[in-house]
Amino acid sequence: MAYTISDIRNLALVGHVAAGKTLLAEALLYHAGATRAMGELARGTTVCDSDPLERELQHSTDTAVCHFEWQGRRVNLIDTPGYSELLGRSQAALAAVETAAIVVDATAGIGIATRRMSEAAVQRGLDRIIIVNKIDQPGVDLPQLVAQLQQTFGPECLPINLPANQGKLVVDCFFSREGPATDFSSVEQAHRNIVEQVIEIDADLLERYLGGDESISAEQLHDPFERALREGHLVPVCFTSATSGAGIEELLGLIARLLPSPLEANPPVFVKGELPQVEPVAIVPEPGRHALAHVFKVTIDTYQGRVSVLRVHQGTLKPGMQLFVGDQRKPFKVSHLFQLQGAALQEITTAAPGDLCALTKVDELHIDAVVHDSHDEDHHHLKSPEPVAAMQGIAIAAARHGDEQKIADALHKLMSEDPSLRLEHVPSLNETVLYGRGELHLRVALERMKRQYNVALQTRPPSVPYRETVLKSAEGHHLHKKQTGGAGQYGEVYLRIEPLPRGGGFEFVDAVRGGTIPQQYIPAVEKGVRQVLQTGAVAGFPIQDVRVVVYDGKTHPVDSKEVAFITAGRKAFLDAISNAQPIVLEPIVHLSITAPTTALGGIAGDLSSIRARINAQTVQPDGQAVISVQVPLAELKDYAHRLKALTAGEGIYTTEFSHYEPALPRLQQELVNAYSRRSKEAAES
Ligand SMILES: Nc1nc2c(ncn2[C@@H]2O[C@H](COP(=O)(O)OP(=O)(O)OP(=O)(O)O)[C@@H](O)[C@H]2O)c(=O)[nH]1
Ligand SMILES: [Mg+2]
Repeated sequence: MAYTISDIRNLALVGHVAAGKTLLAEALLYHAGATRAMGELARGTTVCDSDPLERELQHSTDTAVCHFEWQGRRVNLIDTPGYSELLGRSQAALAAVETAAIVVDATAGIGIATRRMSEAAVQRGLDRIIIVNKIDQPGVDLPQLVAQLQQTFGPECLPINLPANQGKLVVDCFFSREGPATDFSSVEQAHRNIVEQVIEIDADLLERYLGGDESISAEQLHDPFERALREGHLVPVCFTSATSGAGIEELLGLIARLLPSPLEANPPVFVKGELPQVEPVAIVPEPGRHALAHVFKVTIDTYQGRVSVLRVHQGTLKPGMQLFVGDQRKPFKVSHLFQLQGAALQEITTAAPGDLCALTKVDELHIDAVVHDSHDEDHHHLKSPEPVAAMQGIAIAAARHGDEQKIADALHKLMSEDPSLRLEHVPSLNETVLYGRGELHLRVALERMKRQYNVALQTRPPSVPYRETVLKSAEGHHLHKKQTGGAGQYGEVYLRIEPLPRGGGFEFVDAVRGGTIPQQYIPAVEKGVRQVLQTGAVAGFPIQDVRVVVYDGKTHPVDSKEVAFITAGRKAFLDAISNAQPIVLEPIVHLSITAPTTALGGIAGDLSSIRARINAQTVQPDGQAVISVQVPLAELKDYAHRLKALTAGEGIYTTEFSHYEPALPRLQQELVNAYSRRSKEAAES
């Protein structure tokens, strides 16, 4: 079908886990004639959950793009995962659509992901519709659910059709003024409610309507309807059953007749420049202009390699053209252009504004990249809402020796698919930690590493980055002398250690007078001191917040050499530390928790058991409480689990390093004992 931009409808199906998004996409594709049969989730034959891991989990783990035609419209649908830990991927998809279709499970009600995705859609200025799915299920209280939707998302959530006959069919109430009996309000009443909401936005129509003009047609309502959607003045609610098919045709009609084309929705906000100096730029969705497209999804396919999925915002993409990524100087050449039907790539010859398309094997592309065909569009970015915090960490290491590079490559690919993953290397512990939004998120990532890249990883909980320091000043001395047989070694060092304030780092002062240690050996002394700084003295952690003053020593005309002063420096430093009351410091973090107020009591009780100091507690307008505390990082090992249990999965938290504090004496002792045990074992083996 040939189509123009005004025929395009781009929608993302978003919402709580298991609400039926994937099956709904399947039902829409089937009813629109894009597939010959309805696929089954259990058998992994749906268009959108085609990955073996998705079949195994029976949940979507990544977004999937598909398309169909209906009443002369070209509809692009993006199915997204509902697991709250995987919402990073879902949110990325919002950058590619005009409408967020929020799917709500009629039997389970509104979940946390529903709310988060609705907020994310509002932040992006998207139109929203709500699809209440699973209306075939017995005993669902739909009037009650609609009341809850209005409480949560506002009174502008109004039914555009109504279920009838116990959810066996769905009756339109926007285009029709009257209709058969339904499962809740009358068609007449629902029609009045939604039409009045739409008309409110247009002063002329409102006047006519209030004057009793009955002749206002559905066509006349089209433009104010679009405006009401754009301004969030109306959120239509419709009803479906993906299993029985009830409401599917009505939903298709709604998409074709009332949802916005790319020309009718709020334009995406592009900015030019780099933070903090960015200014908005206008991107015009016309096919003849410079080409500009935005990457909203990247997957690594076993056969195709890197598959990057883009939304074209301006100009036209064609095979053979040269494109730049971001501000890179060197272009890449588009060899083939595809559209996606789930995992299937279908070759196309052009992609114009509003279209979604895929490119393969372009390694420079990553999520959120902007590609364009002219340097005029260098430094253009799509303004994105704050990324979600990755809070659960797992330390990873190669299980097989020699796999390190392969793992680094695989991790790099993984993060370009999913920017909500974060990697941190802690040099002091020689530990690499992968952070994700939760256990499932990490599991999916690690599973991908194993299956797709065939790398074996060892995992364990990440270590806490403790530090060592001293409480008082002390002197240290060492004479390193080896003068029996062969070349001798001789170096003597006197030094002093002084505590610095917290955050003071390390200072090395050369206060040697009269050349008792010759200038050329001072760097060797410092090297010896720095060795201890790295490895620690009492518990194996790096030392910080100390000043070392080297002030005296002795040299030997023949046997003095660099290596002797390294050893003397190291041992003199260890000697000084042992006299300076060494202690272990532990990291304290700022922890900020957002959760429903109903969970506050439980959260506060739990916090008091983990040495947390509450700094502030506020309640936001949306009824969510925000608690800020300071807490030792060591106490947060399983916090993601605990908060999940305390808030029925509704709580989120972020952490940020604050400062170091002396660890409690008992913990100090444990860490020191563990270190001497480790050192002894190492010495024996
Ligand atoms: N009775 C009934 N069951 C449904 C309906 N739609 C989906 N289901 C079932 O609900 C379960 C979840 O469906 P999915 O389509 O995987 O849900 P999802 O929203 O894609 O879930 P995630 O991908 O995990 O976010 C499956 O067992 C479906 O068979 C419906 O309309 N009626
Ligand atoms: Mg799904």
